Amino acid sequence: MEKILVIGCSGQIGSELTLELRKKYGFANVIATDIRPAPAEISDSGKFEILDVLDTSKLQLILEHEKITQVYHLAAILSGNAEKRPLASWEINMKSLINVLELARELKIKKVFWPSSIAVFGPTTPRYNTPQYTIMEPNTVYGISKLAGERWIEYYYNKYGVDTRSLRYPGLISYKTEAGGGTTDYAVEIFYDAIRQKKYECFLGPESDLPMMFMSDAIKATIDLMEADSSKLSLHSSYNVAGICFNPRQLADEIRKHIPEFLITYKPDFRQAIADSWPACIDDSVAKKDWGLSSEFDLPKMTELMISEIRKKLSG
Ligand code: NAD
Ligand code: AKB
Repeated sequence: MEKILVIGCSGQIGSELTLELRKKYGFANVIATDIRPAPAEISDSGKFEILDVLDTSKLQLILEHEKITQVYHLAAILSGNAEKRPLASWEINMKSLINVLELARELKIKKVFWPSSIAVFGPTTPRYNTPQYTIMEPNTVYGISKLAGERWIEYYYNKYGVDTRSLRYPGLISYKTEAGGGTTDYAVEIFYDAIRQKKYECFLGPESDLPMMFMSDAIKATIDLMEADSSKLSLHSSYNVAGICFNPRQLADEIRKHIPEFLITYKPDFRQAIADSWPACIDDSVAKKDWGLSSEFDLPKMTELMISEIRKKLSG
């Protein structure tokens, strides 16, 4: 029987992934942790503990006491916030991963999930149809930490047999929990402002193409990868995940099909340079071939659902 630990359960991904894992593996078998309180849905539906992932002793105690077999390590500082505190973000993003990998090695944890990001690519990477293997010279502290993390997980696999699985997530779009300080956050914020005020000032320019994915597709991909037979995995760093490619102008046009008076204006800030250094769209053929990555949501389907769910949420 699997016993799962989620680190970073209160964030945009953790708040949905934890519940999905509980449905799948049993509510008592998924222990949720975060440095801050969890949403009620998580703390009321199973065990929740406050954990700073940098606290190695407490992490070890939980892993041993709960007889954990799988860890989903989601705690990190995202691209926009990391640029404001580069060294502190490096410490959290890197040291937490090394802590998890070392304990996974010592305690023989069966599997670890650790997300990477499209941020591993940089301004010298081909922007369109970015291949799995290509030039990688990220110029953000977040991207550098994700690329270093990919190298570390592969190293721990080759040297110690620690089975860490990873996806290079694109920007993730969801209506349950707000995004956590990244460059792709505009694609979540825009829906709230469109519904509340019928206007949005975007911190990226109109033509900033970026890969994005709806949360339920990302969660399915995550669990599918974790459940894939290890003999099918041709790589032990991180898989490209393409999702849907669009820019703020195209998203605004799609929103206008539901809210015709919606107005978007543009005031690019420091995140524009980050977006410009990332791919516009990605080739995820390796993930499709190895373990059958698939997704359900395109731009119109995602927009329709986001609008109807956020409307319901805001009307209480
Ligand atoms: P988020 O910021 O919403 O959530 C991260 C969670 O980690 C937060 O709840 C935070 O409280 C927690 N945390 C921070 N420091 C911690 C610490 N020291 N100890 C324990 N918990 C701590 O981020 P997210 O969007 O849910 O992202 C989760 C992971 O997925 C991250 O590794 C992120 O880099 C990666 N990722 C996210 C996206 C995206 O679009 N959301 C895209 C690519 C990769
Ligand atoms: C961010 O914008 O930092 C994240 C990511 C793509 O890693 N959403």
